[in-house]
Amino acid sequence: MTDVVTTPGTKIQLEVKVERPKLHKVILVNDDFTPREFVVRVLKGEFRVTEEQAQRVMMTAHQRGVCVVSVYTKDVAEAKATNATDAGRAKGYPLLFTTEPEE
Ligand code: TYC
Repeated sequence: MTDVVTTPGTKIQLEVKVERPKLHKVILVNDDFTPREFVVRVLKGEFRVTEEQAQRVMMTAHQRGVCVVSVYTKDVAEAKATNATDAGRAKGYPLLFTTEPEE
């Protein structure tokens, strides 16, 4: 808290600027080894998407190399990408989720 001392009658106006936090994309990266069903299971568990959405995201990454899963604040995006990547690693799969800031 900052004390502002003024002569009586002086008016001070403080301008408070609030900026929306920049959102970060979580990106699913294709590989040749992780089973499709496992990718779908991780997507549903970590990103709370439906079976249909998970299938579509998995197939897009499979065919095009990468797919944006969702956007979150930086901390949440990084935590989810790490959890999902770790779930693959725990099974010996090279499944990879990365993050990048939205333009
Ligand atoms: N390409 C994998 C396979 O054919 C499936 C897969 C899809 C893996 C998307 C990762 O991000 C991925 N078994």
